[in-house]
Amino acid sequence: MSAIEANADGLIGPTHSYAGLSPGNLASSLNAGQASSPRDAVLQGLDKMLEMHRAGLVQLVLPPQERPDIAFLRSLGFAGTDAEVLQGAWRAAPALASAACSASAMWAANAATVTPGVDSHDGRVHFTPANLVSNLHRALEPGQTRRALNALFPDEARFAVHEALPATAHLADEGAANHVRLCADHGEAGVNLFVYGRDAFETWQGRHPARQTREASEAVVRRHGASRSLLLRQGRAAIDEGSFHNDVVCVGARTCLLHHESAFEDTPGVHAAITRAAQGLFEPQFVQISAADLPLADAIESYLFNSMLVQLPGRDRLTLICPVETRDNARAHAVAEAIAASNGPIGDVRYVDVRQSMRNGGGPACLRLRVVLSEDELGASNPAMRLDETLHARLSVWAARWYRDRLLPADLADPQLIEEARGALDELTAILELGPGFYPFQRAGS
Ligand code: SUG
Repeated sequence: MSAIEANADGLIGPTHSYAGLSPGNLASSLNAGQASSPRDAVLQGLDKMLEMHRAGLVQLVLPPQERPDIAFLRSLGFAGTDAEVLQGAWRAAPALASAACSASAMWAANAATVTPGVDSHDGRVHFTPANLVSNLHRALEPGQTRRALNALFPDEARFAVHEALPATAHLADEGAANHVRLCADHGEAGVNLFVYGRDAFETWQGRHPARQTREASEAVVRRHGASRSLLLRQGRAAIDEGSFHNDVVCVGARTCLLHHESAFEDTPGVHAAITRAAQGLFEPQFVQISAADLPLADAIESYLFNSMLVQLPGRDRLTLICPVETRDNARAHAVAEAIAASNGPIGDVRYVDVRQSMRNGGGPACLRLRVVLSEDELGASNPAMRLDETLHARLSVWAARWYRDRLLPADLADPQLIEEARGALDELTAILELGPGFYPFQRAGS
C-alpha cells in the first residue's frame, strides 16, 4: 500500500513563556523566569512547517489550547469573573496559576501515540492522546487534544481517537515522544518501538522523573492492536542527564535508527530484538553515536537527536532536520556533518530555527506528531488544517496581529491576556474550520 508520513505540528499559543515547569527538562529549568516572545515563537514554528511543505511533505496544523485555563482554576475553587479567577489564583497559588497558563500543547510529539492502519488490528489509524500526568501543566492537555484530533481526523470509519489512559502515575504516558516506527516504506508493515523509563511498580530512584511507564506503553499497544511492537527500556543514565523523553537521544525513520549509545538500557539486546522483528520486512540500519564523539551533555544541549528524520521526495536517502543549536555545538555539528558525509542511510542535514521552543526543551521533533496516512485517509482529513503557502501567510498575519512580542512569566497574571488569547482562538476556529464550541470559552453558557 502506498502511504505518506504527514507531520502535524502544534501551533504555538499566545501564552508561550518560560515558567520552569518541567523538572528533569534542563532547558525549562535553566531558562525559568526569562522573557519569551510568543510572536517569534509562533512564526518560527510556522516557518518550519512551511519549509516542510515546500520540501514536498504533507504538513498539518494542530491548534493551540485555551490558556489561561480558567475552567481548571474554577475546578480548584477559584471563583468570580474570569479575571477574578485568574488574579485570585495568582495571589493564592501562583504555581497552580502558572500551570494553568502554559502553552505546552505546542509539543505535538506528546499529543498522542499513533498507529497507522497497516499496523493496527482493524485497519483504522489509532490515536491515544497522552495523559501527560507527570507534569501538572501538561496533564491539562489530553481532553482538548482529543477534540483537536477529532477535528483533524473526523471520520470514525477510518480513524479511532481513543480517550487518554487513566490519569494516574502508574499509567504515565507521554505519547509519540517515546515511540519510533521502522519500516521498509511508510505504507508497509512496521516494527513499533515503545520506549519506557520505568516500571509502574518499581521504586524509581533516578535523579529526574522517568515519565513513561511500561504499563502505559503496553496498554497503548493492546488498544491499538499495534503489530510487531517491542517494549524497550530507556537508558537510566540518559534520564539522569536530562533526556526526559526518548526522542532527546534517539530518532528513527524507515529502516534507520539513529541513537546515542546511552539511549537504551541494553543496546545489543535492542538491536537484536529489532533485527528479529524486522525479519522478512527490511534490514534495519543502526547509526549509533558514541559518548566519545558526543557526550550525553552535548547531545542534550544540542538536541542533535531531537531532529526530524524525513524522507523527502526525490531523495534516495533520509534528511535530518536539526535545530540550529546543533550547528552551534562544535561536537554535535561535527557528528551531524559526519553522518551526512558517510554513505549510511542519512544523506543530508538541514538546520531550522525554533529557538523559542528550544529554550523550553522542545526541538524540531517535539513540535510535530507523525501520522502515516494512505491517500484515502489523507483525503478524509480536514483540508482546512493542512498547511500550504496560503494558510501559512494567513496564520502569520493572524499571529502578528494577536500575539505579544514579549512576555514575562509575571505578565501571565494580566487578565487582558484572557481576552487576547480568546480573540485569537476565536478567529483561528474559523480559519482552521474547527467547528462550533471547539474551545471551552465558546461552549460557556451553552
Ligand atoms: O514536556 N517543556 C516540555 C517540552 C516537551 C518536549 N517534547 C519532546 N521531547 N517530545 C516538557 O517538558 C516547559 C514549560 C515551561 O517550563 O514553561 C515544558 O513543558
